[in-house]
Amino acid sequence: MQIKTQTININLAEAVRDGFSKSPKSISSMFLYDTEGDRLFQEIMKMPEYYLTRCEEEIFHFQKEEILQEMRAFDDSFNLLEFGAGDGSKTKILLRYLLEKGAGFTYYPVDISGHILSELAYSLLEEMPSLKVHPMHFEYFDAIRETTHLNHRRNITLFLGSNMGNFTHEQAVDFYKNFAHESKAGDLLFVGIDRRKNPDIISQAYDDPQGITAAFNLNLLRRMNHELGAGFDLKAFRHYTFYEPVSGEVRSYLVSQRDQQVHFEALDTQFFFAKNELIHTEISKKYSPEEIARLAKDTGYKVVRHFTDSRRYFLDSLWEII
Ligand code: AVI
Repeated sequence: MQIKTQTININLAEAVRDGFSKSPKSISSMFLYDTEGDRLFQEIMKMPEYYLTRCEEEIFHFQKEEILQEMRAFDDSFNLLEFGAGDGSKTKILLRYLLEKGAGFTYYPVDISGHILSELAYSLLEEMPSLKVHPMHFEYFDAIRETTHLNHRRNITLFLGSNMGNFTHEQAVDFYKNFAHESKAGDLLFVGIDRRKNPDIISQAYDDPQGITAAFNLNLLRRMNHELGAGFDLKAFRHYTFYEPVSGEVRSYLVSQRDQQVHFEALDTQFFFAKNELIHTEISKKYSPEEIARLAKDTGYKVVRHFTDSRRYFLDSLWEII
């Protein structure tokens, strides 16, 4: 199986030069996912505090038939795309059911991590040998261009796991407008969204007592040491996160524990981090059903239906391009 790839248009060196010259310092959360970051995120998904994955699994497990009927997945052949496919654990529930029912489709998982994509491709080959798979190693915005004109068939695109929560509002609007603009009328988008809920439940999901989320965040510094010859002492930074219920945003930071100068061999430069200075690393936004409806309407979609779990913590929303 061949993985369609491109020189991913995101360069850690450039992101560091740019993000560390700003105030506050920041780095895009897309850099969290190297091999070690992929592994830690898989650990996060198993944590009791990180309810998101299990809620979406519950939706798929109990409502797969209705979801696929609503997508008209058994009517004609289609392309099943998935942006940010990761390890595909939830999607496999849908894939198995589609195969069982003899649906005509090809699966195109898209991910920014080549490592997790090849693991997914090989696990699918082993578990579902009859599945047609075309993995694509792309960043989201490039993936839109590459995948919206694959062939004459209808596209159904999955964007699960609250991946859109890692966009700012502006990025989300930009992404969905761009996607709608490139797509054909009648194409579908199925979006996994973490709902606003009791703030304590959300806070705990991003600050677990085992320190797995902290290790995931700090791994950014380890990655810079490894890939850019940076001299970060990981013990000199702490993971800090908080949920702000008015905006619905979890914000994650790394906090410098002392004044320190860090040299980057590959950049032939150094950056100064004052004691208590922040590096902003991630935003994980939570939405109400009303906010979702507004976003869909403003960016060119009709909401077909919402699917939610028994606790109403998570929501998968089916949108049609108009
Ligand atoms: C991948 N993304 C949707 C996760 C989230 O919930 O924002 C990443 C994550 N960050 C900390 N825990 C999980």
